[in-house]
Amino acid sequence: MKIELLKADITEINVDAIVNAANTSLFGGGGVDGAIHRKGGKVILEECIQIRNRQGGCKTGEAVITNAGNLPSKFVIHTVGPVWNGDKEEKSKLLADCYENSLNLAVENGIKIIAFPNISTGIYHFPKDKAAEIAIKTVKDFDKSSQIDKVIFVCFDDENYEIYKEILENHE
Ligand code: AR6
Repeated sequence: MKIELLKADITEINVDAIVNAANTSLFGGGGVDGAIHRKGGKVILEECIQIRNRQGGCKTGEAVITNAGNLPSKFVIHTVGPVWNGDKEEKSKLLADCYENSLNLAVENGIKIIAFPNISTGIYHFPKDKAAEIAIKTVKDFDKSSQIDKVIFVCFDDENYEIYKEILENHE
């Protein structure tokens, strides 16, 4: 599995699946979630509503998949990051679960290239450095990594981009 770093708007990325930092309702919201629903159109929300009717939303750390509507990618994997409240251990485990469950769903759906935003580091206030370490470690440790060709970390803000760059360069 290759790992790539990009500073970009994830809604413009043309890959098999982009990941959304959603909330448990799956009804959309602000941040990257808002951008994905706005640009992807109502097909995404309709599928989210179907999932909600079937299983009652998405728990923190879990992931669900929909089509990507008008976005250039084929699928959107919606995962719900933890809200940071200082409980380091529990929240770190939940954030790692987001990456792992999204990757598992990608493998189940034959997705080869997947792009992640910096889950929980916006409205949910997870410390960016800690979140980046967890994201990179979880992706690198992923058991079925040979079944995915490429993981792209898509940073929107300079701070996250610099943090990822530093960790990725130092680990190589
Ligand atoms: N492309 C890539 N990354 C983005 C984009 C974009 N278009 N827009 C923002 N980011 P956030 P959270 C980055 O707040 O912290 C929503 O209301 C942003 O710079 O989107 O997991 C949901 O419905 C930040 O680094 O997600 C939930 O209620 C990262 O995406 C809640 O926010 C995550 O920021 C989830 O909060």
